[in-house]
Formats: sequence, C-alpha cells, structure tokens
Amino acid sequence: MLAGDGKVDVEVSNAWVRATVPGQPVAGAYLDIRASSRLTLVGVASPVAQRAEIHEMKEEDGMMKMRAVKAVELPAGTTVSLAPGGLHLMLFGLAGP
Ligand SMILES: [Cu+2]
Repeated sequence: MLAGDGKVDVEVSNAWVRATVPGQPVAGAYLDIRASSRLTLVGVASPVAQRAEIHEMKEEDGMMKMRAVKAVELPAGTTVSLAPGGLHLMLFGLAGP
C-alpha cells in the first residue's frame, strides 16, 4: 500500500506456481494484479522463499532471456498479468516442494 489520498485496493488473483520437486531451489510464480489507483510494484517477498524478484522475459538475439526488473507499473483499474513467457516472480531458496 502506498501513502496517498485515500484507500487503494490491490487485488491479486489466479496466483500459481508449477509443482516443484524436493531440493529444487527456484520456482517461477504467476498471478494477476489489479490496482484501483495507479501504483508501482517495487518489491516482492514470500514466506516460502529466502528471496523473491520480479523478472521479465525478453527476446535478445533470437533467444528468450530472463532479467530482473526494478518495478512494474500498475495502471488504475487494469489487470496486469504475470504469466509464463512474460513478467513473473522468481522465488529463490525455496523452503520445500
Ligand atoms: Cu525468472
């Protein structure tokens, strides 16, 4: 939540992670985010991971590459999808499968 003029609702839906196997340290997480007012997502955390980052997939020299992004703009009233092949959350140091 950001400080500002009034209440801002942020709705997260359709959140999912592919099943992981024991010992797998990293997983991608996907979800839809919708904010009632314009916001910027600047950080993520998870109780099941030591560290979480916001990532994006981008084509570079004909290859899809993944890189961390510092922020994701959330336009007012618009659903932003973090989905395979695009923006996603990366969870590092998973506590378990
Ligand atoms: Cu990633």
